[in-house]
Amino acid sequence: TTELVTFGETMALFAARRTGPLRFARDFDLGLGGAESNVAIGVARLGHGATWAGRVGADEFGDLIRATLAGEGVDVRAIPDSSAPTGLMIKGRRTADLIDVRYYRKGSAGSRLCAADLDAELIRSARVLHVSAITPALSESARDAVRFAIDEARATGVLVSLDVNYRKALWTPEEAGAWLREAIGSVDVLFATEAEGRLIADVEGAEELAKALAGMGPRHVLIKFGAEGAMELSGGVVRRAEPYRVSEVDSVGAGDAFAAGWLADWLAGAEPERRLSTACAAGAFAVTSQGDWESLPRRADLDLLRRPADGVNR
Ligand code: KDG
Repeated sequence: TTELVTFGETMALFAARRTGPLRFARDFDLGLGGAESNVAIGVARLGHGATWAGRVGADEFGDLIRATLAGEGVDVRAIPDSSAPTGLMIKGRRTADLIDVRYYRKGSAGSRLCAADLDAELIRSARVLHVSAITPALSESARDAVRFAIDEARATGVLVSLDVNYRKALWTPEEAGAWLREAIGSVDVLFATEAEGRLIADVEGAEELAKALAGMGPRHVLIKFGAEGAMELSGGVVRRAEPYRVSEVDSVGAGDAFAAGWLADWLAGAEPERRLSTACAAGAFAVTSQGDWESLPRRADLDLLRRPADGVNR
């Protein structure tokens, strides 16, 4: 059964195999990426029922998205749109440690998502609704879909989770800030980096920022510091989590992994310390390989990372 419902745009992802300007890449790995479907995969791998909804083109890439998510145990509600293609995301490696993302998604099937595409009953009966602020930046109809879903969730007390996921290719900081300031009052859990939090409230200092954001509505505010760990403000208590030390290969998707870890442990009823540590461990796993979600952990993997080891699993 579905415990978490999420929706958004998932794209076909071409990842350059070699380092250098994109025009010399020659070979690409074909996969897929989408902030919300990454979260759905992460939650499913950690043992909880997750549904992902979104529009895909009636094309090979749409089939790839549907099959891959289903293979990951996600309940897929991929709505085929025969009048627009699946969006594309191209990941270049300009240098060994500089990833360059380009989108070909304007007018894509995914951006044509609308409120009528969503199953209101499913949202009302879930335990968590997870959305990202990528979706309202895609189109008017997608923005309406986010509002509709949040209203449905709130009607039955479903936990509403929002990851800021600011994408400068899609909207300006001012546009994003205005939308976020309006939405935050309807949100229970907010995931943001410090810079993303400052799109909403211009406050110095991470703890002060978290308090300002919590004052605007969310019961749980998560501030992520990348390789430096994370901070949570819940019920007036501030918790900081030490990062797990891993070798970073590709940081894209770490935030989605973090959200998946946190939400899966919220669903499992884990203690707050444990929940935050699971979020950090999931984020750490996400950066260890290329691909936005492939290295997301199962429960048993989390324990591997938690155990101080010599790096050998025998
Ligand atoms: O967080 C990772 C996502 O950004 C990626 O998988 C694709 O949804 C995506 C986006 O808009 O960047």
